Amino acid sequence: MTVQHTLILLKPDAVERQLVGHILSRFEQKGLRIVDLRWLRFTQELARQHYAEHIEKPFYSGLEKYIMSGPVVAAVLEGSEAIDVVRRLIGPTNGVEAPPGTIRGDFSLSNQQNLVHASDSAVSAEREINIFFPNGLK
Ligand code: 3AN
Repeated sequence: MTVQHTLILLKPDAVERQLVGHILSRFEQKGLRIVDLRWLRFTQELARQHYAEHIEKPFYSGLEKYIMSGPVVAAVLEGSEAIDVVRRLIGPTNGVEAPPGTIRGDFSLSNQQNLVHASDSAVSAEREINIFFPNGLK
């Protein structure tokens, strides 16, 4: 088992629906540690940087509008195999298909407004942690 760091974003719908505390507590209850956390608002430039792999996709303009629509919370979680563990806790992209017990399965019916982002690999985690915490972790 490797101790890993992974980046999560609680997206504007999570903040609007006052699910920030609940979602963070699901990760904490699992045993993951919050090692850094901040509030921010996405600019268009940040959206293009974070979602670079999706810029050419048909849903990108809607995705950009959504991620810029309100404040978000960015956090770094630490724990054994944290990258895969967190992806399993949040569930698949589409809330309609996400199984009950996952965060998206319990709280989302959308493939866009799906509450939380989490890094999907070690390479993404390193890239994304550097985007949101460029000065290193607390
Ligand atoms: P995930 O967040 O599950 O890793 P990605 O990386 O494929 O999903 O997509 C990034 C974000 O883009 C999703 N969280 C969702 O908000 C949005 N998205 C993905 N696929 C679609 C789609 N088909 N239509 C609208 N939005 C989408």
